[in-house]
Amino acid sequence: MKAILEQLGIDKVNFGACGDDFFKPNGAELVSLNPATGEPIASVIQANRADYAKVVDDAARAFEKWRDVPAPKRGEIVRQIGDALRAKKEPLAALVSLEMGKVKSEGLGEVQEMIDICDFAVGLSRQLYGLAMHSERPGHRMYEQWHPLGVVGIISAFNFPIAVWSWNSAIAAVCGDSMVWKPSSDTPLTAVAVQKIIHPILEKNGCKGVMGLVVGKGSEVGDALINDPRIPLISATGSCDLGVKVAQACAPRYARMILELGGNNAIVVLDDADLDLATRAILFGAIGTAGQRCTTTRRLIMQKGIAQKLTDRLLAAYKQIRIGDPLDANTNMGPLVNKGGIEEMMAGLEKVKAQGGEILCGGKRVDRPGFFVEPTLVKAKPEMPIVSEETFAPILYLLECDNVEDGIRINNMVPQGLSSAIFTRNLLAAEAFLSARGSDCGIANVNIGTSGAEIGGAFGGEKSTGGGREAGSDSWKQYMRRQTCTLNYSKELPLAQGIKFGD
Ligand code: UN1
Repeated sequence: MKAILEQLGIDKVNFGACGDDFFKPNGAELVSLNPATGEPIASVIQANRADYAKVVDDAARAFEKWRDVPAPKRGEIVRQIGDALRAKKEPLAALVSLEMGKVKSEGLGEVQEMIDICDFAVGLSRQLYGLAMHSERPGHRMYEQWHPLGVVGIISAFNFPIAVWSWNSAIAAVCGDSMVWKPSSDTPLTAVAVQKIIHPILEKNGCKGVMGLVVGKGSEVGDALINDPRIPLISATGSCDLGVKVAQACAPRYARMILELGGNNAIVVLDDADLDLATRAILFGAIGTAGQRCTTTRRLIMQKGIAQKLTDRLLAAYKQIRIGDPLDANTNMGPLVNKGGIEEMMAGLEKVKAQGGEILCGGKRVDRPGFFVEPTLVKAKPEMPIVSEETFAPILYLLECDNVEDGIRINNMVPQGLSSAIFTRNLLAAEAFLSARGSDCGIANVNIGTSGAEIGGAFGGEKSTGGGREAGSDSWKQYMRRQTCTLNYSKELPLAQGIKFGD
């Protein structure tokens, strides 16, 4: 542990605020625990409202300069950030595992997502295209251009403590925005470690303050951030409740939002599916990150012909899952992030029992230090209210369907709409799942699971997932303001729609 922290410059006590520079903030000390042991790793001094105000001042000042830097030059700085992340990939991934509890290969995957989005953003910095339109008026040219928006507020969750920040920050940076990041209070050290990696790069390139950090309480710093009139865009990842709070704060000032909220993702497996493939995808989807991804597979919708066979396979596979230290290469599943996570899971399982669900395996806390639980399979009915809730834990509900239409119906029954998948070798069924009457989610896959999306696509979901899209495709447009320009190079002043006025 010591070596990991040393390589990242993490001290016993760290400053949780950085604007133009790191500074000692005035909030309470926050001790970050290792969820695999329950022991402290190190601590962070949190920011209070005044410290937050300083960071946002610095970001606002930095924006004035940053928006004038040509986008490809901004991209060059993001390229340097990507390289710095490459150099620190190993220790940073290890710190993600240590502080958040995901297994090492997933920690490495998280840092790889950061590197990938930096590469994506570098290319994007030369492709922030607007369209040119043909004007209906003679001697006129019409086109659109994209300008930087301002200071972006980024609120990230514990489960992807740094990757989700990078989806926002790499894109926002090439778009010419500055930003303020409020990380989860469960994972302050990874945030400080990232800030320590990027800060020297910003400094070297004369753009300090473009990427600010405030570690602090949601009720203090989080509230200040979402209500700040200087922030035209809040990008928030977290629960559906958080989304409502952000929406209520942003609506009165017409601020934009990118909301990445809860998921309740299903895999539909039809009778003709390749069950080997499906089983592997279900295991990664349901157990990966100990069920704490927003893309985690929470519902398995099995066509009746293979339901028993697939259930038996899963029961056998769940017995083989190696639970333990996330930094041990043999571990498949690490701990939940904190004690609250265990309580939430147990409360969910109480509801399962009360509502007539049957726990087929797992369901208990593991008797060892840290916050470990058993991966759990539950035989359930789609109508049970608990099945419509997102319990952030490794609980997989086993449901049955008659055919593809029924599978789609059950897939779409929940309030959330993030990710979905179907396993089938039938082209007609696959296309039906992807069609307008198919899955209602932001992500729909065929013969791959619900989690583990690539950064090149737009990531996000519909309904109570919040509607936001981050990362690839044209998500960048949300971080810029569009301007439609019409330029008259004639000596006349014709009006649009042929209107005559005072001629
Ligand atoms: C999240 O859980 O908040 O698709 C993001 C995935 C990851 C990102 C998950 N690339 O599972």
